[in-house]
Amino acid sequence: MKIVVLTGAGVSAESGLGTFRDEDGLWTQYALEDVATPEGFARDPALVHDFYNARRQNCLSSAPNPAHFALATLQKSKAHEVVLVTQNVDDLHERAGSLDVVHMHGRLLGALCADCDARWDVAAAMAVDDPCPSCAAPASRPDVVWFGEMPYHMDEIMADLETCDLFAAIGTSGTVYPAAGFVDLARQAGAHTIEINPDPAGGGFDAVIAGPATTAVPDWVKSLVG
Ligand code: BJW
Repeated sequence: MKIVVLTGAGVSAESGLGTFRDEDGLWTQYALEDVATPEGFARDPALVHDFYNARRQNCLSSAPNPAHFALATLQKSKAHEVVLVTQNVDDLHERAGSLDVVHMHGRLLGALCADCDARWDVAAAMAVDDPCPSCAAPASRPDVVWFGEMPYHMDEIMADLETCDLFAAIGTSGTVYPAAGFVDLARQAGAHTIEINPDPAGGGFDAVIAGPATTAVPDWVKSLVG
């Protein structure tokens, strides 16, 4: 069976990384227009770097939880073909042992030159005047996808959605497109669709498992690999 798994902020919530839209989420502390749009970055790059520097630091001091490990087990079991797509910019799936994670909204540990499109890894804080290692322009930005920008790997993801048998959305509110539309695309392709979330949105899915990722995901994976 071919399975496409889409994860969102909720899968990393129990690792201590905040979600965006929950009661205490990041968008209650910051205006998304200020820190997650190209216009916000053009207005105040220092504020945006501060926001991502703090999240990068938080990410580096966090650890994968049982949901990340269970998904890595599902991939490694080879019982099924598993495509793991994440909206998350953290690296907790990789640190749990997942391979070939599709980061559709980019990576906190990546930098991008807004001038020449060069990409490189960053583990430390970024600053407004950081020169691009390739063209030397002081145009470094986090390699993440902001509102109004095209998410990464869309052709590959669309092809996988069109050919999957099972689609699972884990820990995502389903409010941000194009990821929010994946359930409909998978259903149109004939896949069974399932949502795993303590506060499920429900709409559009064939089945719902209401529970936190750290318990619901390992149970679901057990049901698939025995
Ligand atoms: C738990 C849990 C636990 C809690 N266990 N679960 C009108 C209609 C359609 C589209 C648009 C529109 N107007 C504008 C648009 C486009 C726009 C969009 O969707 N806007 C909407 C807000 C309406 N989208 C874009 O601009 C995207 N680009 C685009 O569309 O390009 C054109 C295009 C066209 C056609 C095809 C392809 C492309 C780009 C979107 C970029 C989003 N960027 C961000 C920031 C990334 C970097 C960063 O991390 O800072 O991505 S915003 C933020 O939201 C981040 C997330 O990846 C994303 C999704 O959030 P997520 O993961 O769902 O988190 P939450 O907080 O919303 O939900 C958490 C969930 O966890 C909740 O459900 C909880 O219940 C649950 N939970 N504890 C399990 N223990």
